[in-house]
Amino acid sequence: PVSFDWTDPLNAKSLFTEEESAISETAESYCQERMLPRVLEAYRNENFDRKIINEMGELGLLGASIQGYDCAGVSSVAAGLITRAVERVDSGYRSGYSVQSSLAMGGIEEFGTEELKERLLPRMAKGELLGCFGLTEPNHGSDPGSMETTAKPHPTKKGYYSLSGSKTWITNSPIADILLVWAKLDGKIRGFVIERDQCPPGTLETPAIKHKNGLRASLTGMIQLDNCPVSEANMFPNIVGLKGPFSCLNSARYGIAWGTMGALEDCISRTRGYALDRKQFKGNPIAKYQLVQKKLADATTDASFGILAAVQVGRLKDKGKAAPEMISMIKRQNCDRALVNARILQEVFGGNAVSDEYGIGRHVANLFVTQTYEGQSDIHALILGRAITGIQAFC
Ligand code: TGC
Ligand code: FAD
Repeated sequence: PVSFDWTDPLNAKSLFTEEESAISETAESYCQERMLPRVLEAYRNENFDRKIINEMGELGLLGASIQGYDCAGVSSVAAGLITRAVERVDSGYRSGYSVQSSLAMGGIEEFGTEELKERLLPRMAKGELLGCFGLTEPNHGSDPGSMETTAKPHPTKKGYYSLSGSKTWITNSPIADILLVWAKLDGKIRGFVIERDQCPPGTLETPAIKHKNGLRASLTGMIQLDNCPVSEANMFPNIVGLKGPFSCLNSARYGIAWGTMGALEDCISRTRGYALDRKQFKGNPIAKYQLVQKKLADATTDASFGILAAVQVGRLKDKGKAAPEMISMIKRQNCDRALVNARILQEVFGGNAVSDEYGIGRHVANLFVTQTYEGQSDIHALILGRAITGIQAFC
């Protein structure tokens, strides 16, 4: 008889190519051996170790699905497997990685000039340069179309635009070298690549947002622009409107659908181990009790369904057949199911769930954030509702 593997209940592995499995193993080994030992201190101290980006660069994991420019050019499924390995450790590390790979490098690759791509992407792939993606503003989160950040021809510097405005909740911004910022030029949204070392003093500030109660192993901050000069050559030439940022978000949202399954799988594994060790009532392991088993059965089912859905969308993405609504569906479903299940599994740890040594509380706090950024789950429900009914319910 075929035996059941609780770590891969529906045998998703059988759907991966040899190359994808090898990439997954490389990423899992790196994440478990090099990232995991650092995460508790990072989370306690609200610190992101910048060296992680260099290490991932050395392994060829950054911008891995980009073809050319010293990037690995792997399949969407392989890129998803890397994301899952990183988030099995921590969603904050996955954020730092995804913003670099999907949002900053992905945006430059899709919309940048050849000069920008050749100059920046190889250095970003190595981890020498760190990127961030500035869309959200203090007054406009779910509705980025109403953004207030503006670009206008620079009053004194010929061949430059002048950018002014504020972005907030921006992953990596406090230490980013390359800031992809979306701003309105003549009322139309355009993408600008700001290079920190080109900005005169006082025109760009990126203060950190401290005291977060989730995603503490990731750096988050603002981007404050005060007549910041940006070369005309650093504006994306051929993309106008929300299509620009949303196209970058398609890849990042797809990655989150994979990543959150890694976080949930880690919750399952930690809970299983704890439930087998912990004894209550006549020396029985709590794993013997039906209510505990049901929690594990529900979480394991959701994780394995979530992975299969992500594989399917990944394969369609590589054939150019993934509709944005499919990505909304798996982003929403996998984030929601990861959060709900992690929160229920947390109960199995009893009082120990409150100690950060057990890791489960960190995942629960992080997974709230994953459900919120890159389109809060209800926003994705409305994107799906619009596609189903033909009527938009946003305003
Ligand atoms: P709407 O009318 O829907 O669309 C405007 C234009 O954009 C096009 N479009 C897309 N194009 C490509 N891919 C997509 N997924 C697209 N979605 C829309 C659309 O075709 C249209 O094009 P055109 O040529 O006709 O102008 O615009 P709306 O203003 O009604 O949008 C509503 C809504 C709610 C769907 C949208 O605003 C939304 O998705 N809001 C959520 C905001 C969001 O996701 N922000 C993410 C910020 S970045 C982030 O969180 C990074 S966290 C990273 C980390 O740390 O991991
Ligand atoms: P709001 O838009 O104010 O929404 C609040 C609530 O109202 C939500 O539940 C929402 O679903 C609901 N709501 C809003 N409109 C409607 C409606 N029409 N119908 C029904 N419900 C509605 N942004 C970036 O640009 N780059 C980043 O790198 C980035 N990183 C982030 C990192 C962290 C740690 C966090 C917390 C956020 C990050 N974000 C980033 C911002 C994130 O994308 C936004 O927080 C998110 O899009 C939601 O926007 P908001 O916080 O302004 O909430």
